[in-house]
Amino acid sequence: MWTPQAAALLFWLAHVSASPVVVDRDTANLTQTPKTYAALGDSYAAGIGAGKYFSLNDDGDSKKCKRFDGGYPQKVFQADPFKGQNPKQFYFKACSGDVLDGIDNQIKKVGGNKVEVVTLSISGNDFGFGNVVRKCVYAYSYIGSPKQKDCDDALSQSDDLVNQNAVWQKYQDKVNLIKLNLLNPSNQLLVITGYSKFFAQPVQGDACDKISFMRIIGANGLKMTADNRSKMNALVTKVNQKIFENIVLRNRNTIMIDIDTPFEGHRFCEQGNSNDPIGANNDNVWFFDLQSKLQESDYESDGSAEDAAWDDWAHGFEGHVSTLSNNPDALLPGKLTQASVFHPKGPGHDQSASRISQAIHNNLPQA
Ligand SMILES: *C1O[C@H](CO)[C@@H](O)[C@H](O)[C@H]1NC(C)=O
Ligand SMILES: *[C@@H]1O[C@H](CO)[C@@H](O)[C@H](O)[C@H]1NC(C)=O
Repeated sequence: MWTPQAAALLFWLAHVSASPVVVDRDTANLTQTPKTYAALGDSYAAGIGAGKYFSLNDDGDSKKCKRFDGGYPQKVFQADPFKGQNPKQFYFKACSGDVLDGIDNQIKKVGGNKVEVVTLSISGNDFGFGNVVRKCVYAYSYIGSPKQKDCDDALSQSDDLVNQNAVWQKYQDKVNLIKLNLLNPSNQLLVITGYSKFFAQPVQGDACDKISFMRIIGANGLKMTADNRSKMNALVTKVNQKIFENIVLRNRNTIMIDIDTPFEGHRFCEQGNSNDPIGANNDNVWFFDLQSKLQESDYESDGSAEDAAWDDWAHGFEGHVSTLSNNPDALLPGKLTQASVFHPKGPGHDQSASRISQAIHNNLPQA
């Protein structure tokens, strides 16, 4: 039977999985056109840095949670079938910095209402994606090079976390909570996204092999070698595959949207961008870098471990930079920019939104 699941499974078998996965599962379906939508998850779902702060029906937490109008949730809500008609029925609760355990509170914030469609992007913070970015991509030192070992350790810690069964059990527990407390029992669709690989297929000796992403005056960074980029990409691929196998295939009315393929040609270190391999302000590169210019600059901490980790990262600078300048903050990109690095820019979210809207259409009852 041709269903979105079958299509997704074939996709994964063809592109990701070396050994075939045999699964027995139900078809996802909606029994009527949905009108109610909740967007849950982490900074990928909040759309951190993309456009302006979300204001359509802000619950007061949008700034703290770094929800943006350029993120995929608002775009899904404005597209068919919701058409942006009733903002009261759009619950944008994703919160930057959240780990899986943040989902409980996000559900609570919907206030006991039931919705027909839920989108979910979560678990990157449970695996320490941000830590890898800080220890590998934006590691810095003022005397000599930063330690490659800290980066290698961050990569292997993340890999270990992804391999643990406990975290996948926790992911399933959160899906159960969503089904029990948030999804409409008779008309429901849970749309889960993975993450996007950050780098174009690394090639030894390419334009990124000998450069660092650390561009702040006086600071030395680590080179983004092809090996290290491959490791980071492999981490994303593994997380996507595990979400699919451990969660999506095992739950009814649950589909996965591939938000990685659309980034093809729009990642860091594309061969075609060898004159500007980072592309911080290149519209064709769909991830933010420390040098990217954002539309917003206001920042409010949500008290998450992610926010605290960026604080530590910045404090290290201030100690060193204060000997160079009496205004260290002037040398650092703002806190919102720090937290936004390695997250999709608006065009990346546009692609995710159009795939999600298409999937909702595909699951509507036939006329
Ligand atoms: C799809 O909808 C039909 C009609 O309401 C329902 O009987 C069936 O259980 C639904 N499928 C799944 C997988 O829930
Ligand atoms: C990162 O790149 C360096 C330099 O090529 C290498 O020594 C190190 O093993 C790489 N780390 C990983 C985890 O691939």
